[in-house]
Amino acid sequence: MEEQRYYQKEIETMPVDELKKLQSEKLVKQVKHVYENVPYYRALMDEKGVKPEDIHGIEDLHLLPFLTKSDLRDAYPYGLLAVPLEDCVRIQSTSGTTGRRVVAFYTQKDVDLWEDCCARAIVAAGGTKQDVCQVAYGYGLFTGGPGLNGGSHRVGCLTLPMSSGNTERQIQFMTDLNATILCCTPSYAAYLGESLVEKGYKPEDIPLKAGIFGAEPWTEEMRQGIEKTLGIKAYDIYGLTETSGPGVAFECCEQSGMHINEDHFLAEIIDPDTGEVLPEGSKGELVFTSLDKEAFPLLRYRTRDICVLSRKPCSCGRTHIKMSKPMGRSDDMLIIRGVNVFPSQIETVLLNEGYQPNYQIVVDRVNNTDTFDVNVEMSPEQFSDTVSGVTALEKSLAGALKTMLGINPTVHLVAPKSITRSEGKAVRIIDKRKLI
Ligand code: DLL
Repeated sequence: MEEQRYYQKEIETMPVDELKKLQSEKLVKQVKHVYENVPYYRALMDEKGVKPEDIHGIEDLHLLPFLTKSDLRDAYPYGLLAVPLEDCVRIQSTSGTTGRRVVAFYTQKDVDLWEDCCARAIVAAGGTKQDVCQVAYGYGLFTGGPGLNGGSHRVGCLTLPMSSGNTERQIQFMTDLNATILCCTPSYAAYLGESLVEKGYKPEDIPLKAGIFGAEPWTEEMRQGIEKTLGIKAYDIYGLTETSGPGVAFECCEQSGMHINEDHFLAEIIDPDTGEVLPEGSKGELVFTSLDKEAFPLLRYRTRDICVLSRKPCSCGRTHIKMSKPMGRSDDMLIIRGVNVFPSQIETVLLNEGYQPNYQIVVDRVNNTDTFDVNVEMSPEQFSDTVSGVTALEKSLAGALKTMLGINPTVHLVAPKSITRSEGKAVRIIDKRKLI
């Protein structure tokens, strides 16, 4: 049975020393490609006094400079592109305005390799061409829908490109077409489960056998809840737009961490404060170097996700290193309803709309759905407005925030000076969800 659980068996079970040799060969080529074609990164390397000739293999990785989200911002939109634009066939992107938006470019080969990574995740979750795979991640610029859609095609599953939302329709297609694999965010999976229970479905009436859930933090308790309600095995999947999208790492049947697709992504753990590379098993910030990417290669990209790597042998037979679930972030990014939100984006909107940046974000999870409230202080002039006037202001501010973030907050305009001032760093975020 395990025999069928690989999509690319040779590479997924490759002995570690061979894998490291392969990574070394690919790294040398990738560094050369970047140095020759990306002036932005070439300048970073020159500044650090490193030349492509200094990189002989993975043991030299630490010599390279890091790349951060702020580099992506500086280089927006084409500054990190390593091939002519005419060789690109696709972009994907994160939410946010120009400054915060990440736009990733793909050649056809980049799309192919990305879809292979997603196919590996689907096969590890038991997917075959006999399966019906319901993809309920968002489609469009977000990488979730397109990535899993491509992976599902590669495996040969009948693919239901549902996109997110419209729960009634999700349930109708799931039950009428006997979907066996569900791909969506864990919070949406839990919500779908609840909706099915409300309609009187028992786990044994639900055709699903597995779920591939990621894009946001989720706990073991949540996993158990989803598995019980839907009567499935729930697998974690990880990725980020910058590195192509979902499928950078995925869980196998052992469910004890996610195998990183190491033939395409080289992982390091660093101390987020000093940048020092930490030994295997240490908790720190995850850094990725792409090994095959053509259009948007990234060397030593700091993900800001805090986790632990482990190369303990895995009963599934895969040799690729595992990452733990992300345990937090080394920046202030929040993931609300699967969307990445930075407090600075909220601040920008407040200033644009004529408010002072005295605000507080309150996030909670009620019935498996994230609630997102933004409390904003009014100026004394606004405060004297009528109730209907305040309601209209709240609505208008919520609209401006929705345009910036892509998700709808509930805005509460509060009395001037009513948000507690702190002595030190302002407390901008109250996250009541217990996600880690
Ligand atoms: O969330 C890509 C994705 C789509 C992954 C579908 C899995 C499934 P971004 O929107 O760029 O890309 O957000 C990336 O989301 O740095 C993590 O902080 C977080 N994240 C992604 N997967 C997981 C996971 C997609 N399984 C950011 N567990 C990353 C916890 C996750 N956090």
